[in-house]
Amino acid sequence: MNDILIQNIGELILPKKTDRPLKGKKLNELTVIKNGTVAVKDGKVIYAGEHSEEYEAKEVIDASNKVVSPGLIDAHTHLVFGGSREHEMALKQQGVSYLDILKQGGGILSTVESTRKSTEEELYNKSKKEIVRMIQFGTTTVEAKSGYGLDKETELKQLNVAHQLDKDTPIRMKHTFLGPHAVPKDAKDNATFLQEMIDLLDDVKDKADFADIFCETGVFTTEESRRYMKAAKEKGLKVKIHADEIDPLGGLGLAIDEGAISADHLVASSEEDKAALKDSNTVAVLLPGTTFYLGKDQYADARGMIDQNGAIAIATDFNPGSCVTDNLQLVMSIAALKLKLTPNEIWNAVTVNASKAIDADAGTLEKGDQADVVVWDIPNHEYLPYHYGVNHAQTVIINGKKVYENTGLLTES
Ligand code: IZC
Ligand code: ZN
Repeated sequence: MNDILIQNIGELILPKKTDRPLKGKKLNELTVIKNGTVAVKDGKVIYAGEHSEEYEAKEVIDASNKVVSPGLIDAHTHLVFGGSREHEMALKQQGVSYLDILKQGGGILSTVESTRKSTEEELYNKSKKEIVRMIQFGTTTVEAKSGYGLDKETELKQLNVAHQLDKDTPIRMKHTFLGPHAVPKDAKDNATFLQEMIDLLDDVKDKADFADIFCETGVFTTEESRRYMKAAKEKGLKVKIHADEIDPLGGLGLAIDEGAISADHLVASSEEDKAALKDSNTVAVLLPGTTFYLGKDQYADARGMIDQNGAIAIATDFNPGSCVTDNLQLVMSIAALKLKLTPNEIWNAVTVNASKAIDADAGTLEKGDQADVVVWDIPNHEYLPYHYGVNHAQTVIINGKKVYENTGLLTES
C-alpha cells in the first residue's frame, strides 16, 4: 500500500521540471489540474496528475476545495544568529538608514556581537524555532547563511548549527558561507579582512554549498567581491552575491560575469545588467519583504527582468535586521502587490526557480521526485497572494511524511 494518497484536489499545481531556470514568459506558465490526485510512497511521488482511482494508501487526505503544491523553497535566509534588533525599528522611524546604523557599529555588527556570545546550543534552540515556523508556513527547503561571526570560530559555529538542524529536523537545507558580510570594527582595513575570509574558505568548504558576499557601499566593492568569488570558485564552491540592495554598485553584472548561481536583492541594478540576465543561468533572487521592511518605495524591477527574458525567484531574506519574517507566503503577497508578479510567476518563483537558485533537488512533483508537498486551505492558487499575512498551510509533507497539520481549535465550544 502506498503511504499517502491525496484525492479530490481542488487545484493541483505542477511547476515544470527543467534543467535551466524558467525565464521570461515561461515563468507565467504553470500546469494547474482540477480534481487532481497525488500518490506518495517511500518518500517519493509515484503519481501526480488528473484524478485517478488506481492508488490506495493507509492515509487518504481529502483535498476538496483545497490547493496542493510542491513544498515552498526559501532560497535566501540568514537563519542562524544570536539576539535581536528591535531597537533599530525606532531608529529607522526617526530616519536613520540601514547603512547608517551599520556604520555606527549597529546592524549586522550588533548581531555579530550577540552571535559570538551565544553558545552552539543557544543558537541551535533559537534557530530550531524558526525552522518549525517555516515548516508550518509551508517551506520544505531552506538556504541558510553564516555571516554573523566574521571570525573562524563563530562562522564555523553557525555552519555547524545549521548542519545539525539539517540532520535533526525534517526541513531540507542548503548551506552558505557569508564570511564577508560586514567588516568588523577592529579590522585593519577592508582588504585585509577580506583576505582573512578568503583564507577561511579552506576551513568552511566542506560545510558549505555556496560562498556569498555583501557587495555594498561601506561593505565590499565589486572588485573585492570579484576577488572573493574567484577564490571561492577555485575551492569548488558555487557563488552568490548580495548585489545592488541599496546602491547601484554593479554587483549583478559581476555575478553574471562570474557565473554566479544567483544574484540577490537587485533593487538598484542597472538596465544593462538586468538585460544581461537573459543570456545567463544566474537566477535573480528578489527579496521584496526586505524593501517593505526597510520602508523603501523602490522595489526591484521584477517586471523589467522578466520582460527581458531573465529568470527570477523570490525568498524571505529572513534576518534580524532588514526582514524579520520567516513567512514566505507573506512575501508571495508582497511580490504580487509590489513586484506586480502574476500568481503563476509567484508559484514558479518559490518552487522550480528557487530550487535552481540553490541547486536543490526540489520544487516539482513528477514521478520519482521527493515527496515534499503542501495542502493549502485555499480555493484556488490565485487566492494565496490575495489573502495576505496569514497562514494558509493545512498539511505539510516532507520526504513522504506528514510533518505538520493545522488541526484548528482544541475545543469546539
Ligand atoms: O543582519 O542586516 N542585508 N545583510 C545584508 C543583511 C541585510 C542582514 C542583516
Ligand atoms: Zn541577505
